[in-house]
Amino acid sequence: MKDKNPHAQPPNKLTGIKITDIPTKAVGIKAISSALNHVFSEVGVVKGIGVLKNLNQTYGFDCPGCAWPDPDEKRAFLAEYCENGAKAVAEEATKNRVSPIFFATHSVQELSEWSDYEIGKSGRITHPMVLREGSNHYEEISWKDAFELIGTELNNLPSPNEAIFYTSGRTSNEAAFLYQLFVRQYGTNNLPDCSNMCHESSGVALSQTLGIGKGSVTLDDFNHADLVIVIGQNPGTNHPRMLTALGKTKINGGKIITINPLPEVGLVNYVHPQNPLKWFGKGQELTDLFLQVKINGDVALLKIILKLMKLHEEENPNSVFDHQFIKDKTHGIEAFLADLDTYSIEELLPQTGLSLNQINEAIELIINNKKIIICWAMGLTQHKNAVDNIREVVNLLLLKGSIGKKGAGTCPVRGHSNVQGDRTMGIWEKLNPEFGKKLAKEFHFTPPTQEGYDVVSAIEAMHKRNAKVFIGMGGNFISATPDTEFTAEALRNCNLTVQISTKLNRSHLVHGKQALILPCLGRTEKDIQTSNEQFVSVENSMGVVHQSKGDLNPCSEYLLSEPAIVAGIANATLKNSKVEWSKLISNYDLIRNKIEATIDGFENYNDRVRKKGGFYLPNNARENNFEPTTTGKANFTLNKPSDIELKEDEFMLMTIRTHDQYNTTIYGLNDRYRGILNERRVVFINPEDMNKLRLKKLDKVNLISHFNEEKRIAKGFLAIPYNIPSKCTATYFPEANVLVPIKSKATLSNTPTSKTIVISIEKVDN
Ligand SMILES: Nc1nc2c(c(=O)[nH]1)N[C@H]1C(S)=C(S)[C@@H](COP(=O)(O)OP(=O)(O)OC[C@H]3O[C@@H](n4cnc5c(=O)[nH]c(N)nc54)[C@H](O)[C@@H]3O)O[C@H]1N2
Ligand SMILES: Nc1nc2c(c(=O)[nH]1)N[C@H]1C(S)=C(S)[C@@H](COP(=O)(O)OP(=O)(O)OC[C@H]3O[C@@H](n4cnc5c(=O)[nH]c(N)nc54)[C@H](O)[C@@H]3O)O[C@H]1N2
Ligand SMILES: [Mo]
Repeated sequence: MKDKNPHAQPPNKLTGIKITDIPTKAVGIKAISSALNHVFSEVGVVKGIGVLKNLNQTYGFDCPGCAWPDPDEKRAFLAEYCENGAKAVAEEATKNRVSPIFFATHSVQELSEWSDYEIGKSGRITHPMVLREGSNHYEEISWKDAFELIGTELNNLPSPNEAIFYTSGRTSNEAAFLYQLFVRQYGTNNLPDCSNMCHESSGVALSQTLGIGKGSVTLDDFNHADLVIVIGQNPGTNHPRMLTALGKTKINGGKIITINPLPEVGLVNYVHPQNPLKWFGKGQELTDLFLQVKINGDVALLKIILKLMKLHEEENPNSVFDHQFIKDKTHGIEAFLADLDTYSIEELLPQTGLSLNQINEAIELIINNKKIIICWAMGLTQHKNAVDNIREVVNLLLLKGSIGKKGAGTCPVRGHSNVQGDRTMGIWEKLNPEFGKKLAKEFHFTPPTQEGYDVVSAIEAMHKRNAKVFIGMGGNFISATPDTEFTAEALRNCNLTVQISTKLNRSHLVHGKQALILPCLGRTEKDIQTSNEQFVSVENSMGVVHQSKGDLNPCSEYLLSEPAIVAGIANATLKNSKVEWSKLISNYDLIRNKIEATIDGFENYNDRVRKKGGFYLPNNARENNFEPTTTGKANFTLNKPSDIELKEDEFMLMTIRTHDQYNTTIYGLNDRYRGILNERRVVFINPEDMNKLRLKKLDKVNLISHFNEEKRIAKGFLAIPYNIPSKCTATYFPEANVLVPIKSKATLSNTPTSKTIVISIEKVDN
């Protein structure tokens, strides 16, 4: 029997830090050897080479790492992988197994005392498992009984709106489509997903301004851009193959501006992984201008840039703005320019931490170049004014007419490899009415119209006991979400928590009265259904839909595919469904036919997805057509700089990823590109701020977040003097999620503010 609750936070033990010099270049021989080490130690040498061979090949499997697209041209052996893609594959193809004996040996309480690294390294889950009420050990359960348990609990709820169906972004199009169909037939739109914590702010801002929630550029645009601005993104770690595209921009004469509080290694100097002759040499300088902005200083910086662009245009008419484009294609320029006049550069400048001279260097590049791409990721999306950040990016592009033409446009760089596809398939707490009508017609039911819960409101609903069943299609909800202890209470209030997973994670340990783990096939594995071997399809960050087919034997004979699990749950839950669930999963072509019938852009899906490289989905912004917006044109918008004022002893904290993790999956304990080895509990602080705080390198500190008079604490971090603007600090997630208040979220997108956390730092004596 249980005596206390399993831990929701990773233990605050230190692991023995080593500090090294920060490397001067990214990729290179160290990256290759780090990748191969991970693969060979997790998977073994022979199988490891076999797996890498099929990674991102035209008819192989899609890398489960990031959503960066594959090149359309020929792909060489071992060419289209990166260090972190290889680690993602190794993590899935590991030799280690979490079997029923493992769970009999280790109690849930004991496992919760392990670090996330240790939990993840225990391996692939081999059997469906149940945690019965009051028990502290998972035990084996048959698939049939597991599905029946879910069906019974779902049908016992007074309303379908008391169940929550989360999705992480690795789920294939086929599984995602079936999942949302099941959830809507069951009767709710409670479909929160990892996007809510990720690029939701981009989706909101881009839909309002350009009429499509996705980016507009293709990979080829990088060959033609005059200028690429990379703002709030760390591609060297999180999208390493993007460095190749940036390298091509440079080779073709383009320039690169980087805007980031940290001088991230990959952006400064980079060695092409596919050119072994260069692995040992000096890399390619990527960034022409680095603007070391303060955390959340981006709207202020962009406003200064916009003001200076206006000034230059006034001095030299027709030299900066694309008047034809503005006249033909946009709406709201007058109000926008008038609003810009209400801000003064002097007032904005302190928020940026930059000098006017530095910004003027950027202005030179912006006014003298026509074809501009702006790339961004979590550095813009996870702030209170995140939507403003992205809309201000769009304002800049609109003034330049830099959208919908070759070499120009928006590039929100997506995270999870199919997060964009999941949304296209209808995974969203809001049901698009047109899609709802098509679902109704095709499947003969009335979809719910009431808006469902997103991630934050789902947590609040469970906390208030307004939701009682939680199902997670992938992901690691407890570790990915904000306010860890609050979220843990929310999950513990549930009658049943279900995790459909490949690997063990903390969400299996922080559970409702009863809990299920349903183990599924991963991307690398063969998926055999009654008709024959299946493939799935995914959509990358640039709207290309293509197939993904694993070729490893499944790690256990008890695994089911994600579509088969959805069908199992649906059959056990829905009494009057007119959908032939079992038939649909016998051959995924049948699912794709249904997608074609209900979602625009998938004409001849089954034919086109079989073509080499797949196909592009329609994209109005790419076509220079902004009709889907409320005005029928691309909208200029009025945006606000950050309104957060730090007190004397307060700092801004951003939570970021190390080079050795994939979100909550911890591959290793190093952050090689930032010179930190064997430790995750570190906080990066400006050296002068360290002096003011009377802190020495490696002093131990507690981090205390302050929000609406509430305090939250994360204990035991080592202070690291680092090249970061004053009053700015950084640490890693998920360790710091406990500091992110559940109520602290972005306006309009509800994204938790994982990059603007107001903290104070307290030295621990020991
Ligand atoms: N290897 C690996 N690859 C991944 C992931 C992973 O964990 N590991 N995660 C995947 C996912 S889901 C996602 S969403 C992406 C995430 O990709 P990124 O967004 O690159 O990831 P973060 O580590 O959150 O880094 C945010 C970057 O923004 C900067 N930043 C923070 N605050 C600000 C700010 O206020 N202004 C500006 N200008 N910059 C700021 C940080 O210094 C950092 O460089 O990567 C995907 N790919
Ligand atoms: N503080 C802070 N919090 C953040 C962020 C941040 O920057 N700072 N970033 C946010 C972002 S951008 C994101 S996207 C979210 C990520 O949130 P999630 O997507 O929920 O988290 P992941 O860590 O990617 O999920 C990892 C788990 O997915 C399961 N898994 C892996 N592959 C598969 C598969 O093929 N099928 C199934 N069914 N399961 C699989 C494994 O069991 C693994 O343990 O976290 C967010 N949280
Ligand atoms: Mo993400």
